[in-house]
Amino acid sequence: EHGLTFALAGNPNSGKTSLFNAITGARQHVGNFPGVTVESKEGTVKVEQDTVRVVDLPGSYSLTAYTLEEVVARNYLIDHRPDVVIDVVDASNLERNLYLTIQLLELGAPVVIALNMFDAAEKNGMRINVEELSRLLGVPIVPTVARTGQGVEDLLRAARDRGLDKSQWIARRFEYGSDVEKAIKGIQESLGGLARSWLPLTPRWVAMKCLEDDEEVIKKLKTLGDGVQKVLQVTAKAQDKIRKLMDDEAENVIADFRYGHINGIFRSTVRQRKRPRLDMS
Ligand code: BGO
Repeated sequence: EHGLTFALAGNPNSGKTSLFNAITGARQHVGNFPGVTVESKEGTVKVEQDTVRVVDLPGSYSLTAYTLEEVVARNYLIDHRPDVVIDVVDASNLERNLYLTIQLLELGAPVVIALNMFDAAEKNGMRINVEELSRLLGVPIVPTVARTGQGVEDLLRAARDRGLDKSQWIARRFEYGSDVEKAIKGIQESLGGLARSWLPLTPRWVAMKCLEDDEEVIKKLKTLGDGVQKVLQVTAKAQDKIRKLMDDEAENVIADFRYGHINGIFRSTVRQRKRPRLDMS
């Protein structure tokens, strides 16, 4: 008995609810996340000898601080640090869904991907090289069809294995171009010891969030007292510089680089058959 917790994260309509139901069956209860009207669902599942707690996070497209769902999902991950984050990805909308994935990896979460709607993707003529996708993202991937339960046992075993190798949170590093990298570095240096409040998240992550004008991170930063003014000044200067150099807001520049990374991964792992197979059913 290892007392593992899996959290389910994913875009709305990725099949997260179906997967949660397929995993937990009737062993679930519904409540709210503390202090907000966002529904929280929890359940349990037995994976071989282990009874695993499964938490369904609110569906979200991103881990920025723009919607309540995003903030709740992100805060849960940071505050509770589940042993595994099962990222439910709609395979038939792979490119769009990977935007959340990349942010989970930036955060350092121990991710296992449920490549859901695999049936729909195949029906649409998509051929996904799952092994290569797994290699490029650096995480285990299990194709699933949540509606029928296909792949769910394999997914749970993969997640259990990931959870048992005492997965620490290790931020994945994606590059955002020399201008952004310089800005991040400058903010990171100005943060000094303040970044410790976000452990196990890295100073790089905190600096990036400052640059992106992340309301939640900046709000928390402002409670930390000494040195915060300096960080805010360095951040504002860095944002100005990027605005001048790139003619756009830093957060958009960073988002574009994320999309670029995703597009590269997508193009080297997905082939589209010209004519989708006809559905005779
Ligand atoms: C309807 N494959 C396929 N083909 N469909 C799936 C899969 C899968 O692997 N997984 C889920 N679905 P949610 P979120 C529906 O409800 O779990 C379907 O938002 C319908 N409903 O059955 O709700 C699932 O929690 C009428 O579809 O997603 C659901 O992430 C006609 O994807 C939808 C067609 O799943 C969203 C579908 C009355």
